[in-house]
Amino acid sequence: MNHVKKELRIAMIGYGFMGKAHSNAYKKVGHFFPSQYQPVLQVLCARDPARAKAFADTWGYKHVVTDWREAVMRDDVDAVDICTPNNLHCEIAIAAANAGKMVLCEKPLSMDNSDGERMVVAIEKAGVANTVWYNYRRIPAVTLAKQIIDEGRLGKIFHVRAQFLQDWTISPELPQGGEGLWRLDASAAGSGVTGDLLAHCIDTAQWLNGGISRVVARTETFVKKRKHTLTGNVEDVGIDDACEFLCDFTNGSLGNFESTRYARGHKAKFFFEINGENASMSWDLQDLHRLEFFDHSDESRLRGWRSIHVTDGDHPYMKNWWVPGLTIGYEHSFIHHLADFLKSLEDGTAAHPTFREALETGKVCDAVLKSAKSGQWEATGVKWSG
Ligand code: SOE
Repeated sequence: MNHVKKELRIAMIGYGFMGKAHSNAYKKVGHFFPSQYQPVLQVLCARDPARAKAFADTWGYKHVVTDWREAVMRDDVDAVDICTPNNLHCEIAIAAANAGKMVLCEKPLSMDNSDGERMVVAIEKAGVANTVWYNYRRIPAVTLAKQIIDEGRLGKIFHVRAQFLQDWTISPELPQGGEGLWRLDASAAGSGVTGDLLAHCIDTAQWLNGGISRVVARTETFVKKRKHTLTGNVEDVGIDDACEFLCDFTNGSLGNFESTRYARGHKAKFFFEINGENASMSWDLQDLHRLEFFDHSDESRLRGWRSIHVTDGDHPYMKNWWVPGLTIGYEHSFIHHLADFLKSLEDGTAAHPTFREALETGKVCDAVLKSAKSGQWEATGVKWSG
């Protein structure tokens, strides 16, 4: 048997929070999820040469470059991983696809859907492997929720409600723009909580319950002016600080979504609950290994919400980790995503969510922002097949 692995040489563009999360996944995946493919940290690309070198040394990247074009064009690179602010996703992804590289892109796919459409066209024309890092699908409890729905245990689904709550931008003194704060700058992020946080809720919801057909939304920007880190000037804030929307799913379920960075006390509370005819379930990122489940077919005297500790060997992904009962965490969602990506390369199948599927999330985000302006219900145009 031939144990020689195929190298998958990665060019990582960006070295922020996600650069770390993905680098960690590349390093660990092979230890826990055997594959023909061995990721190799080939090139780290970031603008500041000294800090790029320090990051590359810490994680073991072989080469450092400061121009993403150079990283993308290199012959010794197989896959480009885009971990930059959102305004660079489109150009880099299209250049990488045109150069025949696989492309892994951080969420959201793009600033808006006209960019997103161009990215999908380029990726599909090049026929390269691609995925967008909507990592929460791969938390074992969330994957278990998907299995339970696909088995039909909920019956007809009536309600999907989801929230993603944070509190880190409440201070009006916090500047916008620049490293770590580009999420507050509409020219770098595209939108605020809609693209950053609700996009996670939407990806998960459509994956679990199918397409969202129409939305009605409201957004608010609580702090209307902030100093811009790069210009030093006090400038208008163009992002949505909070967003709430109602929606219809194509299967007839009703959706209720909320996200804010002004929920004092909440750091990253991603919560969803789904109510079906026969059963309900809920999940909370702050207690990520538990799936709460209520089954109406239980004997009535004993019926109640049960809290499934999703750490057993027959739970999704868990047999590759420790012995039953021992937990894993946030970082593992990226390792699982990568493990599934490598498996898809072996099998010649799509790596979900693909760019095309991530575009369907983007369509909902665009419709939400449009509705918040128009005050009307807006159709999403989603064609969900995933
Ligand atoms: C924002 O604070 C953020 O880091 C998002 O950008 C991530 O996508 C989310 O998973 C956690 O919060």
